[in-house]
Amino acid sequence: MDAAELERIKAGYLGRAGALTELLKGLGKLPPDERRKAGGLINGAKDRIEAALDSRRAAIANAALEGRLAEEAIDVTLPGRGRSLGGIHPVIRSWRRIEAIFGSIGFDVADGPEIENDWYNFTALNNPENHPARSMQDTFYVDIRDSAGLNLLLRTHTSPMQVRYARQHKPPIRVIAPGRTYRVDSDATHSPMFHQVEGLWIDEQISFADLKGVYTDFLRRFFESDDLQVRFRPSFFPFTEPSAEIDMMFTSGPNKGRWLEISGAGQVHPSVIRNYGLDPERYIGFAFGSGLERLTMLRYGIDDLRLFFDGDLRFLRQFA
Ligand code: 2U9
Repeated sequence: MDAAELERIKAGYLGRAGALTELLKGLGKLPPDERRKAGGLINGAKDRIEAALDSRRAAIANAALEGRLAEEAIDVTLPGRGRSLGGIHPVIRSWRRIEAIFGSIGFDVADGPEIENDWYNFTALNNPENHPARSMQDTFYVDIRDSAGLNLLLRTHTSPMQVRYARQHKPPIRVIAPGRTYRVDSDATHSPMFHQVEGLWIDEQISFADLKGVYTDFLRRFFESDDLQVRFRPSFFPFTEPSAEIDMMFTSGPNKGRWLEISGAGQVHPSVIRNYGLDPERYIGFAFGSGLERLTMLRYGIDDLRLFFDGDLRFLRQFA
């Protein structure tokens, strides 16, 4: 029996048309001394019925509670569910170490928008209007324009951040800009999202030798080896002139004796210096750029770029 059924039974005796109610209604027809006797008996019965209903109501409520307690019982003797600890992704580990290394020699760290306009991403960096990097085959465009009517896109390098930083700070400027970048490219050695770190150094009396010194020192600390040589090879980038590829070679260990392409670099083009709002006759700038995935693969001996993006715990746990 449940609580609703009990209430139905109660109505059958005590409700408006209940058996006892009907008896009470009939009292008026009895002679006075019989009426008193009958009244006493009926009220006595009513009290006993109410007492019986109360105890039954309590029993039903108790049974319901017992049922819930049994159903929701917790076995406190079961072993706990362990929470496994997350780890830092190897690329992000490199990112943090690079910030620490450059931070220790006075470089600031700049961060900025991943959705950029084409002035900061291309025009300010001396990329001509018809440069292939600007094409839809190479760049992810966003379908809207910014408030100045400029095309919006996913930044293809972290260089726009350096322009933003240089326009907001006075020389000497020493800054690195690490972060996510995007290009329409996907195969065994390219991912549509990848990470770069770029550095910019602007002052009045600096030379390529300073850049080479700083970058060599950085590589020695990043790879934790002094047995490492660096060479600059002539190259071309629209935003630097002259430009160079930076190669490095380990002189000991398992990878010794092989030149590895590691970065690009150059002296910032006078037009770019002008876009900072600075006078290229007075200020000289040096810049470099590296892929974080590439640096990380060389540091840990990882041979397939895709491992970084698969999320396979067997790979990631090795860096936790
Ligand atoms: C400003 C001016 C100049 C940054 C530079 C490179 C050379 C370079 C690539 C290396 C591998 C990008 O990740 S990668 O594909 N970078 O070769 N980057 S000089 O020069 C700048 C940056 C900002 C304002």
